Amino acid sequence: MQDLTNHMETAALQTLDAAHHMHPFTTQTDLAARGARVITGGNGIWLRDSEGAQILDAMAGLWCVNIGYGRSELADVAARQMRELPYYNTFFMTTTVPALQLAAKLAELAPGDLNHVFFAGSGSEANDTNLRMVRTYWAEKGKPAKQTIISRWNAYHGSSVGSGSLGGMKGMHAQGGMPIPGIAHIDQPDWWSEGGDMSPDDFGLYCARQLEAKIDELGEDSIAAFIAEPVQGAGGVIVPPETYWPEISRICKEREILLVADEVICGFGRTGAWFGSQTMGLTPDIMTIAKGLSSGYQPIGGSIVSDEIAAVIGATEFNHGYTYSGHPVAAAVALENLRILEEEAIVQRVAEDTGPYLQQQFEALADHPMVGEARIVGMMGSLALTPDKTRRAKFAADAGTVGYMVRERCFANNLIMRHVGDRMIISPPLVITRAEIDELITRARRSLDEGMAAVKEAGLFTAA
Ligand code: PXG
Repeated sequence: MQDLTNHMETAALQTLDAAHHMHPFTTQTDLAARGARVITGGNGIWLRDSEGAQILDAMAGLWCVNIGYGRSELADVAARQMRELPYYNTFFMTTTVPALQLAAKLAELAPGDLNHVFFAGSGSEANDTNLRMVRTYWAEKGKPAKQTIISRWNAYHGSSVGSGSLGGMKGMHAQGGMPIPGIAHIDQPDWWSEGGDMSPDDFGLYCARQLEAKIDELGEDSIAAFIAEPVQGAGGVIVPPETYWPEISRICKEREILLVADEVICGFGRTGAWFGSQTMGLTPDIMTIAKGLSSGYQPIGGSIVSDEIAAVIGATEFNHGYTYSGHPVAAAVALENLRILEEEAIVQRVAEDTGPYLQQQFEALADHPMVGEARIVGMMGSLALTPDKTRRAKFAADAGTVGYMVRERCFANNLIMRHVGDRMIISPPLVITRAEIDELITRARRSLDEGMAAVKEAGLFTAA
């Protein structure tokens, strides 16, 4: 990897960062005391920091760098597009070549009759679009009372007021006046943490039937849509029991409500298919996309919608859009990213080769004394930490205390593996090789060992 030295000393960078840069989802004063790690470069699955350390990025950035870092083809395309046409909008009877080509390509890749794309700059924006689009759809169909959207606790759909309200993160709802009205939440299908004495299959049905119960409670003629991630990501990579999605699909078919699949993390190969909906066997009316669409090289998101919804929305003026909807540079970069994913058969490799290999290696971590379960779909996986796996016990310490301690060991071992509460999660670039998977697992095991030692030393290896 090229060694860039054209920046200030790390301490000076950290001081400037602490003085002026406000970080998302961060307690600024804590970070200022410790100093942010300054990431300066990347190649493949590897990052480099300002001290020259090589870090194995088992999170693909923020679940997005599917083709890995350092693909100069995307930089070339961006430079070419910036020279030719850096920006134009798609509002007033105009279009641009990259935007229309990307929409056509997405229509080709998306399943079923999802053939129309409304672009946004991010996943949050796209879910705001969805919120307004499903309500407008029903209003145009003569059913303006169908307004409420059902979502799930611990879901993540973004951080804007609309998408954050759709999400089910209670910590987010506690700040800034969320959720907005017209959104209802049901339980997540997290059998490990919430399944009690039920079998996973029974718990899957139990959770899915909460959707039916909520529709009955609020009245079918008031419900616009159900939104869910095929596999929850930010909530901790919650893989639903096998009974869950078939039952949700049955309910959505029988009741007059739209199904929005939030594919922001699951999309573009993450689960071993182009879309998580295909892996989990659901047929959405709308899919939210972002992240892997451009492998994070440019900010871009969107909603892929069915022929039926496009026809209804298309018959009126939909008073909605973003300055950067269909941004030509972002769209050109996304197209190049999709070309690489397709021509290098990366999704297929995840399905048939590296995905099954990672699964085998990752699931073997369940033999670690502090790991209760290891679940993985394609290349998104989660380890549930526990002081007593026979009882699926939670730690007596506040949720996240132990997860944070293990994460600290990952950080020290130059492995980016995050914690969500007391779960450890991975979502590596899809181009990870078998040898790199071995390295990831070696570092993860070492971090678990060291983490457990630290937990024991702190007297925290005790069940609630
Ligand atoms: N939907 C899903 C399923 C997501 O995971 C969004 C929507 C919002 O996308 P934007 O592009 O607006 O961020 C996301 C984003 C985390 C974490 O801590 C996850 C996300 C964002 C920030 C942090 O895992 N996912």
